[in-house]
Amino acid sequence: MNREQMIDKVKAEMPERRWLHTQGVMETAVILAERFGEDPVRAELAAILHDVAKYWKVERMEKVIRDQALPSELLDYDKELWHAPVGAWVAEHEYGISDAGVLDAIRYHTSGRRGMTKLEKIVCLADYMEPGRDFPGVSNIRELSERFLDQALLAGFNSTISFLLEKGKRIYPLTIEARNDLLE
Ligand code: DGI
Ligand code: FE
Ligand code: FE
Repeated sequence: MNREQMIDKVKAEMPERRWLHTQGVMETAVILAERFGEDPVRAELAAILHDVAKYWKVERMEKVIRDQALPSELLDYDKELWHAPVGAWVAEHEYGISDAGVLDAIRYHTSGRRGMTKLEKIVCLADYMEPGRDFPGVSNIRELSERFLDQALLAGFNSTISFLLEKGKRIYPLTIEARNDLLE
């Protein structure tokens, strides 16, 4: 599958506004890759596919998590987390992506994890700060991202964790670990 075919297939999976978000993540990931010395082609590829499963029905995501033996503890946390590991599975099996680093960038784009690769950080940060994003703190994240990949991403996780605390939601352990790791 070439880039254009992939883009057409991903577009068909989501409403127009999510495709606009995806385009924003693609552009931002390329800029960040060039800035911080990562391969922009791999960054763009992960960005194209990062939200491919975002609009799947909960039952369909749950079935992939169970049948494909993805981490079952995901099912105990917010459903918003599920599209990332499910998306990595879709990228591999429906889009033929074999680059494990790209698959991990999709897999961990929501939760993060300890020891994130540069590619994973770039996709996760691009998702936070693409031009269409508007939440308290996003301008600080954009400013930090001019020079500091880790500090910008840390600010992103801080804002998500605060948001989850405010809503009284559970926090997935990988997100706590990702934040602690960036602080160290
Ligand atoms: O898919 P997007 O909307 O582009 O962004 P995303 O993949 O970062 O999803 C973020 C949503 O996931 C956000 O609204 C917060 C929610 N969420 C729920 N539990 C957790 C979580 N995010 C993280 N990082 N950790 C959690 O435990
Ligand atoms: Fe996402
Ligand atoms: Fe996204």
